Amino acid sequence: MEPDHVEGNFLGLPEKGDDVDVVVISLPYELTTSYGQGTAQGPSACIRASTQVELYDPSLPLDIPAGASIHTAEPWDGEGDTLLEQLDNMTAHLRPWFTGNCFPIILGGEHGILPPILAAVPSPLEELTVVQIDAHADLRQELDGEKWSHACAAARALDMGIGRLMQVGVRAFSREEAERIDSDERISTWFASDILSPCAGQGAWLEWLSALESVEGCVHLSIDIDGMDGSLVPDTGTPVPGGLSMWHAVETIDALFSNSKAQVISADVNEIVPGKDGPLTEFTAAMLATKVLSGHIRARLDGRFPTDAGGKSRKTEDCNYFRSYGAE
Ligand SMILES: [Mn+2]
Repeated sequence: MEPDHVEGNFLGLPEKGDDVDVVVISLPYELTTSYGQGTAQGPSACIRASTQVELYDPSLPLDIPAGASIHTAEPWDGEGDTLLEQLDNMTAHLRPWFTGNCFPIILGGEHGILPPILAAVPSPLEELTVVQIDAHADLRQELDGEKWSHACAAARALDMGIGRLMQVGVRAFSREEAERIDSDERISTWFASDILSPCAGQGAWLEWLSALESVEGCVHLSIDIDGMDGSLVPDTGTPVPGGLSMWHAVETIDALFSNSKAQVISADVNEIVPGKDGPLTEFTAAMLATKVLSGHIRARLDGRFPTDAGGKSRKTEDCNYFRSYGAE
């Protein structure tokens, strides 16, 4: 008899053996969060909160895992004597799971995990679209002298050579970032002020959904939970008012996973911080991660995963990507 509930596993799901369809990987990484601390404890809090999420999803024929084999991996150990070594070690921790057959859901940790995630992606980055839910554009060249800051995650992703960046929910950004959005044709940003406008919001929102429906090729979905309205994620590092509702996030995830021309190959949910006064922040994160999981399972049931799109191997030196990048 399988146990019904396994402590420490995402959603409390029992493991089904060696063939893993979906892996949940925690990156308890914290270095540069501007104010507010605790992102290193976020992933474990999210996994604890996930045991309260319902396993019924109307889009699936069976309760989650709906036949899929879900594995909760050992968290990254945080090792590394320097920041660049830590980034390389995160990539090394992730890379075995980017096999093309397995779908990684990565829990963070601050948004600085995005570059090490992308360094683990096997397909050519110029063919990859990153879809980013975020209050911030994360397009600064550096913050407080640190170019690997969470505030620079999307800028570094572009430097690494991703083909396209689609941002939604952005509402706190600098002049430098606004100029980067205007000048880099790879970036499309759907600002919160447009999609949530009391009058024009519906039209802008439909444009965002139809843009997602027309994406082609490999996609990484990066969900910074501060993209959600601050009332839903009060304990994240920088909660910001005027953000997405749960249903904006759910429609975004659904539109992306139901697009048959796009292959979502991986996803992360980041900037999770355990709540001091209650578990709402980590529970919101757990619901988002579960929605990603059910979107992926549906794509798999529909025969749209795995694909050979993730099969080609990008040549990088094994796990000293950031040390050599940083030395430039
Ligand atoms: Mn961010």
